[in-house]
Amino acid sequence: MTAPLRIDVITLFPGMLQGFLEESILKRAAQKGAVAFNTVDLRRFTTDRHHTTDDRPFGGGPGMVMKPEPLFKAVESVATPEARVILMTPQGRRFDQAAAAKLARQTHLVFVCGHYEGVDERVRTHLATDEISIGDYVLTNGVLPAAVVIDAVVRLIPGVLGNDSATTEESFAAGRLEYPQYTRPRVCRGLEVPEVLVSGDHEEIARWRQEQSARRTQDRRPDLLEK
Ligand code: 4G0
Repeated sequence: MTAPLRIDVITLFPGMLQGFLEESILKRAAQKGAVAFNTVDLRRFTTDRHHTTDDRPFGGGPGMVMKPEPLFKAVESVATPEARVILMTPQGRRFDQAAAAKLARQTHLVFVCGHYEGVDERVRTHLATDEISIGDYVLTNGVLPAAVVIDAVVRLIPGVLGNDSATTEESFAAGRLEYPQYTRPRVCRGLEVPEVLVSGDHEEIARWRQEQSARRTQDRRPDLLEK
């Protein structure tokens, strides 16, 4: 395998992420050497007695703003020249599967997780290389959005999943919703598995799945067909 994808996460709540990284496929990916995770506690980079990370906005108004200096120091403590520094923000570019695939080809990702109502604008303009949003809603902090992006990216690193049929078929069907799946038993609570799937006719099965996939996409996500 090639060098691990390095992923640093800068946050005031490193504990929120650690449990997540130590479960299931992400943990196995790290054990395999496909990825190397590191969480950075932003508070380590404060200098005052109270470990202040936020302050009142210049110009007045409600809410607090994250101070720039601790964020600059935290990023500088881990960043390499090739690092992408990703600010998780509702104002960022919407995350999707194509964005995940691009990030999976990088060598070093540094996630900056904002808190409170926002961060000092200089972090956005002079520290971040990317701004990503996972969707049109606001959370109390950027840790869960970073976890979502990390999960989507790490499973795409070669060797992390079985990397056989499931991933191949999924990428083949990219841009379409998946067809319905069934497993045993053939009858559950009186509900039967579609006859075609137990027919043994593989051409017919492929045709049925394609049709189901197309219909489901048309009904639920017509926007995907326009792309
Ligand atoms: C407001 C990302 C809230 C502003 C972060 C950060 C949702 C998302 C937060 C910032 C988040 C998302 C300007 C860094 C933290 N909530 N939709 N909360 N800035 O991806």
